[in-house]
Formats: sequence, structure tokens, C-alpha cells
Amino acid sequence: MMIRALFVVSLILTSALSAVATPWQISYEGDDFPENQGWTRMAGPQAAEPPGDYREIVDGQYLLLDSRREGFEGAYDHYILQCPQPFDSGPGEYLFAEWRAWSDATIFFPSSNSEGGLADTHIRILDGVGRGVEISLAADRVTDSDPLSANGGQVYYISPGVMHEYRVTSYDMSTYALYVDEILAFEGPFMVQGGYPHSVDFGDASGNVSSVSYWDYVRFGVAPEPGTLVLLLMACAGARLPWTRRGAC
Ligand SMILES: [Ca+2]
Ligand SMILES: [Ca+2]
Repeated sequence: MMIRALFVVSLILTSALSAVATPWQISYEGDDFPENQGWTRMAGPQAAEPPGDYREIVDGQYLLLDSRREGFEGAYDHYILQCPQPFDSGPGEYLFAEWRAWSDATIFFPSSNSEGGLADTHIRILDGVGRGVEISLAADRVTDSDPLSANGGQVYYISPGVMHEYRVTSYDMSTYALYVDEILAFEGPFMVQGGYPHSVDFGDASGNVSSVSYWDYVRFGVAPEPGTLVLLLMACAGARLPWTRRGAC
């Protein structure tokens, strides 16, 4: 009876898996500099020696980016991973990007009709034509970094001085939702334009502005929708997600 039950579960699982494209996930865990794991480092100003922020891997767990430290003031230092796989999700799938981070950045260049604006610390997720969402992280708020749009920047306030868990999801590659510590912060359309399609870009984005940020992890990919039979069965079985990997796409 037990064997028959396992056979039935296996058949269901196999058919469910075949109904979706191959999910995938990229994970950066803050235990090494990103450029050692396939990310492209964008550091400046170029005239500085060395260019970029003061950096450190803290306790083997966190990437520290510091452009407040003497000799590194006003630097920028961010990381891009461009993936050959499309972000476009199939039926029963969705795009996700999640990160755990802390920043002391202040908002600059605020929009005229909201308290949003750009911050030194950001993450940007772009689709196949370089369109997507950019989230700015400041000490006490997170914004959608679209200060020039008619909507202004959307704002969600956070507790300063502590790590927060962020998660962006998109089911249609034209709109997204941002969750902070598992609470819906705001939703909106993809708006920003960029030059690197199918890419994620995170870190200290701006020169002439200073901040300190810690990054515990940055993960993104295409996953089966929550609640699908696949995840349910895997969760019941306590199985590891087989598509998880690190480094370059
Ligand atoms: Ca900076
Ligand atoms: Ca970590």
C-alpha cells in the first residue's frame, strides 16, 4: 500500500513538474566579494585609487559597502549579473528577487509630490528589454526610485538600524509587488529603463553620495507559484529545492 502511494505521488510530481518550465535561482550569500562569483563590479570614481567603496566580508556572512569612510567618500560600488535565461515566467511560475540588507543612506533628489526619491543604496531588476523595477533603500524608508514619474516615488517606512528582508515578485513581467519582512509594502508597474536586460544590479549606486550598507544575501530567479502542488509536495517531503545554485548564470 505504501509503495503504491509513493508511486502515485511520484506520478503526480512528475506530471506537475513537466507542466512548468525549468525553474532556476541565483544566490549570492555575502560570503565572498560578488565579482568572485560571476557578478560584474561597477566601481568608481575611476580616478580614485582604488576605485569604489571600502569593502569587507563581515563574519563571513555580510558584504559591507562603505562610502562614508575617510578616503572612500562619495564612491560608488555596485554589482550586475546579466543572465542568459529569460526572467519571463511561464504558466504557474513567477519572477522573484529577494535580499536581506541594511543601509544608512539618506534620500536625495526627492520628487515634488512624495517623500520618495533616490538613495545611495539600491537594487534594480530588469527584464528582457531592460525594463523593470528599481528599489532604493534608505535608513528609514524604501522607495520605488521613480521620482520623475507622474506617480512620484512610492514610499514604505521601515525601522532604521536593523536588517530587513525584501522580496519583489512579478507574475506578468510588467507589474511587481514589494514585500518587506513578509508584509506588502507597495505594488506598481515596471517603469525604470536600463541597459542590461535580464539582469539584477545591487549595491552602492551613486557617486558623490555616501552611505554604509550591509548585504546578507541577494537571490533571484523563476519559481513555481506558491501553493502549487509541486511546492506542496516538496515541502511535505522536506526536499531541497533542486534548482538552487550560486554564482554566474
Ligand atoms: Ca555612494
Ligand atoms: Ca549571508
